[in-house]
Amino acid sequence: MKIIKLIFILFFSLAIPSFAQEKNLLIEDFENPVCGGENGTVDFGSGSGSSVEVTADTNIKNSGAQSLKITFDAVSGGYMWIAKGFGLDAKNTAWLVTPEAITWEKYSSISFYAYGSNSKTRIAFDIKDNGNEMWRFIITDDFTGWKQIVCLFNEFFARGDWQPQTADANAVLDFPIKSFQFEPLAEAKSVIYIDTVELTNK
Ligand SMILES: [Ca+2]
Ligand SMILES: [Ca+2]
Repeated sequence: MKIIKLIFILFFSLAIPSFAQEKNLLIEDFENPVCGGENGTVDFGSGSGSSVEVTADTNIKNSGAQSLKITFDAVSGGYMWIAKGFGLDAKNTAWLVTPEAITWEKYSSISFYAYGSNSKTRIAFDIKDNGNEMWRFIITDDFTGWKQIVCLFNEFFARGDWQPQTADANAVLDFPIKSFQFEPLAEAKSVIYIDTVELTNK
């Protein structure tokens, strides 16, 4: 009996950590103080008449002590971006893990929590691949409160409206992904909160 008990203990002590590894991988929780510019913790900006303000919010959050609050006015012909990851202009935008340290083939999707207000705003969620190619997934704020948005990698499409000059433009989503960004699409003036960006297997 003692041996059986020992086997059980061994099994669970080994099985639980390996099971936990197969679960979601938290890559960004927006827990740093938010600042922009060259030394920013978030790389954000806007142009052609659109405007955006990015702050941390400690009242509305899904995990940790705060979320990312995006207050925006997206006008026709304007643009904006709110980005985190690697290879961006701002210097302190790193995720919690580096892209190279992630076993990407273990995950089929990238997900985040959005706090909606049923504003009907369409929000683009872009990922930049290893060849600097930008891939897009569009969500609609048609919910209230926190909602997990799961974006399957195979449902992203290569952006046709804009690509970085350095993009490989090979129409292949090349891993590792280096950064992600949000862009509320015109015309819309509202607020959205983002938290808990994870790699998931759904
Ligand atoms: Ca958080
Ligand atoms: Ca590519």
